[in-house]
Formats: sequence, C-alpha cells, structure tokens
Amino acid sequence: MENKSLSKFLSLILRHSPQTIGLQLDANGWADVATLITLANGKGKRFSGKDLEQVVATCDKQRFAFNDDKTRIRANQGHSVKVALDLEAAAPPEFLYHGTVGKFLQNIRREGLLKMSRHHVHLSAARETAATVGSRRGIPVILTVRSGQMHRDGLLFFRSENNVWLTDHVPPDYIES
Ligand code: HQG
Repeated sequence: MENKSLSKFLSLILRHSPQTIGLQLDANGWADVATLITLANGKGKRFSGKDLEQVVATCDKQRFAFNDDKTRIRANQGHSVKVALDLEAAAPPEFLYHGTVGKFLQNIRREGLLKMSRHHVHLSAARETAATVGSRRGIPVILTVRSGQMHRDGLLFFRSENNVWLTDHVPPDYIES
C-alpha cells in the first residue's frame, strides 16, 4: 500500500472501526502491531512493519504513534471508538481557533462547539491550521475561542501528542463574535 492509503486505512481501523478486520484495541487505543499486520494482510491490505514505521515517521499530522518498543501502535487523536488516551490536562494559550463552515454557525452560536462524533472538540493554536480543517467542508469560517478564560473558569484542556488542543465543549459565551 502507498503511504497515503495506508494512513487512511490506519485512521479507519485505529480510530473508528477496528472490527472491520477483526482487530481489538486495548482500553487506551493500542493495537498489537503484529496482529494488525496479519489481520490487514488477510483482508488484502498489504503492508509491512517497515511501511508502518514510515507512515508513523512521515505522516504530516503525526496521526499515529508507537509505544516504546514498537510492538503497539495507536492513533494520537480523532477516535470515535471509546478509548482512554491518558492525556494530561494542560494550560492552553489565551486564544485557540476552530475551523468550520457557515451552515453550522447558527447552531454553534446557540449551543457552542460540540464534539459531535469524536471524543473532544478539536481546536488549533494557529489560524491557518483551523482554516485547513474548515476547508475540508467548504469555504472555511474561523472561530476564535477564548481558551485562556475557559481555563481560568475551570474547564479542562488537553493537548494531543500531535499538538491538537482538545476540550469537552466550548460554551457559546467563549466564542468571540
Ligand atoms: C461542527 C481532522 C453544528 C464542527 C481535522 C465541525 C481536525 C457543529 C463538525 C480533526 C457544532 C465536526 C477534527 C454544533 C461543532 N452544531 N455543527 N453545535 N459544533 N460543529 O470532523 O473539528 O484528518 O468531528 O465545526 O484536520 O472538523 O481526522 O471535527 O465542522 O484536526 O486527522 O461539526 O479532524 O483531522 O467535524 O475536525 P469533525 P473537525 P484528521
């Protein structure tokens, strides 16, 4: 498999539906590397341990990580299956950004940013990153979140290994107009 299609396949399997190849993730989202390769190859998805290492090392967004001895692999964030990533709470910068599209704005203004099918609301430290995220769905609209104030008010933030800021819910009052 090419790097890009392997990365897409890993996103599907490690975040959303490990069961499509009969794989089980542990409670923290880790998959056994040898089992993953055997099960995937059995379904016609051909790649090796070396290919996995290359995707982990070169993936632009560092979507995946190995454990220390490289026997296990997991997605750094973005899951819809239930996993505990053991993220440490961290103090966010004063402002974070969220890229979305116009058709969602009315709801977002009313109920805030919701995590939808993911574990968390995803926020970026850079406006450009938020613009890229929003443009997946159309013309991007970038919302500025008063994350520093949220944090001072006791709401928790986490930073994933690939530097995505995560929180449970952004109430509408913390979204700048
Ligand atoms: C929107 C990709 C209506 C929200 C990206 C977004 C990112 C609401 C969509 C990562 C809403 C959820 C995450 C509300 C939020 N009413 N719509 N109250 N609250 N929304 O994909 O942030 O390629 O789950 O604005 O690059 O777009 O997967 O979240 O449009 O980093 O690694 O509901 O996914 O990374 O969409 O993207 P998503 P997201 P990967």
